Amino acid sequence: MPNPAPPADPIPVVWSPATRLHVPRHEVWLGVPTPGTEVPERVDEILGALGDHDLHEAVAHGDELLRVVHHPGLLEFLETAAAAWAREGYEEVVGQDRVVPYFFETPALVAGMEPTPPAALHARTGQYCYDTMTLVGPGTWEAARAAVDAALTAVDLVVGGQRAAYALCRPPGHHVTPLGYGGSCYLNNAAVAAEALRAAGHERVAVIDVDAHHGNGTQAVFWERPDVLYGSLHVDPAAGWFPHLFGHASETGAGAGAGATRNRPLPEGTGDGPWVEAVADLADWAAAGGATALVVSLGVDAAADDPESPLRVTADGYERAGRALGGLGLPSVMVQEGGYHLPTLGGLVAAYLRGHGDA
Ligand code: SP5
Ligand code: ZN
Repeated sequence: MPNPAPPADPIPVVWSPATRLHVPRHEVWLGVPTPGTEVPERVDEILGALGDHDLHEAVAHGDELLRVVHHPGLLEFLETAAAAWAREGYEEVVGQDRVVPYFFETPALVAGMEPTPPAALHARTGQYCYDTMTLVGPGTWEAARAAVDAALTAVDLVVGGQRAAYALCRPPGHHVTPLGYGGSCYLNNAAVAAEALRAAGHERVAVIDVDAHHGNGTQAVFWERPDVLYGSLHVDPAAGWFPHLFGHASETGAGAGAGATRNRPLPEGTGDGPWVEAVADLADWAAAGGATALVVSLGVDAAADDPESPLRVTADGYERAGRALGGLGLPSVMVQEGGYHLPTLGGLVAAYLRGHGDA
């Protein structure tokens, strides 16, 4: 009997110590401050589980592609908000140093009128931040910007000839639209990676999002674009789950991007079998759509132990997902998204990468 093929070399890992600088401290959940879930310890848990992978420190990149994905107003706000909060004395007045919205510029408020941009920082925050769970503190910008650099460095490795690379991005990014942040995300790392692969000459890039939540931000960035496909499987927003408004199967893109978005909402309690089948369906869809490069939004919060989702996927399921997407044979950049159960988080990422690399 022939020997089985030896395991492939582990996929290189790009990270940055600066991604630890964002400390959410709290999420305001239904009016109650609860401990933050997207904590810096996630970085160390993932690094600890990837000890046999080559580590690369993220290289600083310019803002050009970040400015293709995001509106300058959002970038300027995120870069300056924490310092402005400190300078304007909020800490003394309200007793805490995190920027958090309380007032939201919804269509219901604006009622078709032309609003004047608000003067107060605490009102400006709600122009960009769409939930109460995504606080900006000292170090948030530095961490989010370092996460973008990690994603771009992973793209560089793949453009330079690596079959695949993994970016340990933190904070995550897939909930960030061109102008709005939320869902523990500030800058859309996966969208920037997709733009970088396009800029490197890939005519069509697929972003496949396996995080437990729908990546409404990535979907919004590429909604009318035929050149970047967006496919996601996630817990059904119609069953009451974040991001509530988006992620239904009826959302398939618009204009020139009609048909270039695909959503596979799954019922609460979905386990390995149907979950991996939905990943394989998205892989087939990306191949049929002519993708020549792949970005994987690698959230591991679909795991059974995760406190933030009701999906019931195991490490074996994540490894099989890796095999399904790695089996496409495309140059691949994996970007970390969610995953909040510290004791198992690293092993889930390692399982996915093993499957992807061995496919
Ligand atoms: C990247 C990512 O996985 N973002 C997830 C955002 C979903 N957050 C919704 C939170 C819903 C309530 N969670 C209660 C947490 C209490 N601390
Ligand atoms: Zn998630």
